[in-house]
Amino acid sequence: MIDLVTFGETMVSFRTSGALVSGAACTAHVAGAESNVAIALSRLGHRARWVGGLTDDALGDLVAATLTGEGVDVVRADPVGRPAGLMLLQRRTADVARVAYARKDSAGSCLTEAPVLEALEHGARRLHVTGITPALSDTARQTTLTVVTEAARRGVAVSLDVNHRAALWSREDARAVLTEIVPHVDLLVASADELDLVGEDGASEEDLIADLADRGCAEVLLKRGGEGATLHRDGRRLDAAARPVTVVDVVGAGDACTAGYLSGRLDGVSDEACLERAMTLGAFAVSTVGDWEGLPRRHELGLLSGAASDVTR
Ligand code: KDG
Repeated sequence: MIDLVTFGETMVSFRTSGALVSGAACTAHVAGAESNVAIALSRLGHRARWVGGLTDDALGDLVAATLTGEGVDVVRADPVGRPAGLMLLQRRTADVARVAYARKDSAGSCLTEAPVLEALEHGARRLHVTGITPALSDTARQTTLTVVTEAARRGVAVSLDVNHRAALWSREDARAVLTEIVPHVDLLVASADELDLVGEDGASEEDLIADLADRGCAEVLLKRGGEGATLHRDGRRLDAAARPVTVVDVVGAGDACTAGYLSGRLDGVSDEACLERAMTLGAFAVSTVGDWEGLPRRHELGLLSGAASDVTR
């Protein structure tokens, strides 16, 4: 059985190491929050499937080849005549990165429910969605709502990572849709400043967690960046500190942290061990360049436990 099915838009992402000026060198990458999670899990030996609209051109082929090469089972949905979604990540200064999207009406933003439901047909232990997908278009929002409802009805565990993208929708629009998804979700992942997007605007963290539990979501992973993470599960609170590493690129760190936590859950390890794996993957993500390129394989999970500046010979 597949361990995790996910769906969404994966883009070709062009990165510059400075401002985008005429003649600037760009490197081509593959980026998407859901496929970042799928790759991270695949590297740890889990069976991950990703569904998304891909164009029949070099851009769609790059995404498909990259994910397949990482061991992700790719379901290439119909691009419905739309272009590939693109992303530009400018490392504007050492501390500031700027993202620009060209993804409106893209192939990935028009995903319908049929290929996703089909991908779930032979069973999956978990469906993982992010708040990015319903922000992409009316079709993607409807697809997300239908798929999470149907997955929960079939008894598949559903996780939601809020992943708010202010460039795609307002907090009010996000709240209206995400609160509809929550009743089908058993695990919610959010940054501390995203938590009120699944509950009452401005409510305290404590009240929001209690409200989520009342709505059937008794497991909440709160990501706190360099401060670590907090797990609220069945009325218990557990905090974990981030691993002290040299930060070179924070893009993709949230997805890595989510994937580490999901990996622990799939392995059936303790809450403490799930949080530790979340922190480990987050640390790999921030201390390497790229959304997912530096993430560990299973045999590398202990790599950061050595002394700082270790050279293994
Ligand atoms: O978390 C990293 C993602 O933001 C990136 O891969 C692109 O999915 C993406 C998005 O929509 O911003």
